[in-house]
Amino acid sequence: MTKGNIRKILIANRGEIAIRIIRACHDAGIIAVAVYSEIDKTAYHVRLADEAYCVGPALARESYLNQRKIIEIAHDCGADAIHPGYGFLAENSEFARLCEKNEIIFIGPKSETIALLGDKLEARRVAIKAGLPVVPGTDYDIQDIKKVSSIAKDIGYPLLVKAAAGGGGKGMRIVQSEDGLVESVESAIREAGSAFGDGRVYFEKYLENPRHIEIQIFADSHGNAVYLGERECSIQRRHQKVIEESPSPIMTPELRKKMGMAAVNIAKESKYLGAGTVEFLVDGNCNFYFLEVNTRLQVEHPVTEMVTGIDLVREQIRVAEGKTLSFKQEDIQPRGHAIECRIYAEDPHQDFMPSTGIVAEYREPSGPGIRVDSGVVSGSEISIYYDPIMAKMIVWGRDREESMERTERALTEYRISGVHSTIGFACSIIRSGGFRKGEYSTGYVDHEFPDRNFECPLSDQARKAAFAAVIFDYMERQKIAIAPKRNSEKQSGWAQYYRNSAVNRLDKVR
Ligand code: MV4
Repeated sequence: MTKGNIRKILIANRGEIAIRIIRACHDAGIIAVAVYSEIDKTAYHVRLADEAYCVGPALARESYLNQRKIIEIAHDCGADAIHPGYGFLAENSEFARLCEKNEIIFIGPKSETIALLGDKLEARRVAIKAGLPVVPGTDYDIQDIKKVSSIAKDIGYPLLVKAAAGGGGKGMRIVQSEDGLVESVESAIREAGSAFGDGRVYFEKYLENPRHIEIQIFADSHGNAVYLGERECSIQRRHQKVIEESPSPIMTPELRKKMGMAAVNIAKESKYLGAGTVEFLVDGNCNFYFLEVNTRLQVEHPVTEMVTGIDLVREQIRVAEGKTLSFKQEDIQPRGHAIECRIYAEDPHQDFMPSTGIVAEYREPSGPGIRVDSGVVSGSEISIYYDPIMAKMIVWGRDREESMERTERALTEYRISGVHSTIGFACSIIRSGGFRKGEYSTGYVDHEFPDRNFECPLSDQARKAAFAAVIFDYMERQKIAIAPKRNSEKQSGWAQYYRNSAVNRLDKVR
């Protein structure tokens, strides 16, 4: 293992998170190495990196998930460390172990910790051992189908069948009563077996409409562990987060301290290293229950950065270098309020179908309190191969009211054309009564927006007119002819892309 400073980091990711990590490298004077799939050859993370190497074809499993190839590139270019970002290989204990074996620093917890906490049933046992409150349920997997009825009776209905290898809502079953209990357990076992190659399931009492609040933790290799406050993540649809904020509207200093110390206790129990997130469910009486630990940097980490003033990626690098945390628990004093909106290339009017194509015009909001972490620029292509997140907009204000006002203003400034986006969807949530009052839980989005029944920042007419104007202006500036060009008049590949995409869009507006 390299001692002392890291000189060069390979970033095993793409899009906005790869760019976020490149920026932290550059702030620290570290050389940033990008990897890219064939389809990402001209992606912005490649342009921003100091070096870039192709890892394979577009399909993730042949490129960004190709463990051996990534290790080989790291070796060949002399990288001391690999930052996995989130998704892809970030919570793959086998990859972390491969890095360890090859004497490359994996920027994250040790491989054993990733394996331990990745098993949700093991994580639940660790939480119980560390004295954290857990939802009533079993701390063993259901093996004897003849016993499920009496076990279920002890816990009470409704209950939830969860897969040990699951997490993030995959492979869960709600059971309302004894009818169908056995069938639900059997089908959950089958599904988990084929989805994860691990059919173990366990029971938890089902909490109705809880809040989802998570605590950011950080630990170094010298035994120090701290918490950096919470993020409220209850605004989600189909297990995909849409808006996150910190502090949580329901948080009090006492509850924060209790949840924070619980999170630190599980960090210590699991010998945690680096950045992590402890997820909790919180009921209407502010009782909290441990859910799971995410052993990675989260998408929503900037919300915590904005209220604490700490660069979490920079800190991950320091800790990976073997340094002690650059702050103590008492140094962390959250200030103001931050809201993050995730901007996906999806069409809210078509059941959030991923929207592919060329981002014809991309114009970010700016001004007081606005930060945008984006993976795209004008001309970027959104393909079918990866997560359709384009950007995250994070807004800081002195209090919740100010950050909501700025968020609304910034969302109406945001311009993306060529692909559909969730900007209007985010705006309608920010404007909704429950959100404004901070009165919402994990059921909020599905309950308030059941049939895509939400407004856009502009009226439909105004939106179409503005859209057409933008496209005409764009075509004018780029000298893109609306009528098809003759073959003799050469057009670059990009210009053709733009033209086709613009004409396509125009046809829809007309
Ligand atoms: C629960 C629950 C209610 N009761 N467990 C979903 C994602 C996975 N991390 C755990 N999840 C849940 N577990 C018990 N005992 C409700 C959810 C849940 C949820 C949790 C967090 C954020 C959004 C959610 C949406 C639906 C259900």
